[in-house]
Amino acid sequence: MSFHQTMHKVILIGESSVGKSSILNRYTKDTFSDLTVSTITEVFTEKNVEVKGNQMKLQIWDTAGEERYRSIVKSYFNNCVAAIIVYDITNRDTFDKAKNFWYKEIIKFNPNVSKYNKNNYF
Ligand SMILES: Nc1nc2c(ncn2[C@@H]2O[C@H](COP(=O)(O)OP(=O)(O)OP(=O)(O)O)[C@@H](O)[C@H]2O)c(=O)[nH]1
Ligand SMILES: [Mg+2]
Repeated sequence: MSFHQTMHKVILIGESSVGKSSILNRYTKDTFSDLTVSTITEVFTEKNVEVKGNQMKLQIWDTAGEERYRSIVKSYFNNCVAAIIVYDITNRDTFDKAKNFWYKEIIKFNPNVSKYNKNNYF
């Protein structure tokens, strides 16, 4: 299988401070910090995973949740196979925005994407 066939782009989206970067750090480095810096530039982290005996590489894009970066974030919506929409279970507004803004935006730009809701803050 070629490199391109095994690469899958996944994007983390949602309001600022809901824990997108924290989820990515936990998943890829198994670390957590109380003192994270708000993301200003989209960056990706790669992780190799095995699904049903097949090796594949996930390219996971962490995005900026702050409102002023919204137009830039949308430019990263293309070509992703999955979008993880994150909200903070202690903050109702972040759930409403997940449902009424982020979900609608991602299907507008990329109707075929797989969507996952991830509630954070346990
Ligand atoms: N208690 C608790 N705190 C969390 C959890 N996840 C993240 N945090 C904290 O919440 C704050 C924001 O987390 P980030 O991961 O930076 O949030 P973000 O969604 O990446 O924010 P932006 O980059 O601004 O879009 C940090 O101080 C984290 O330590 C969680 O599950 N529980
Ligand atoms: Mg972040």
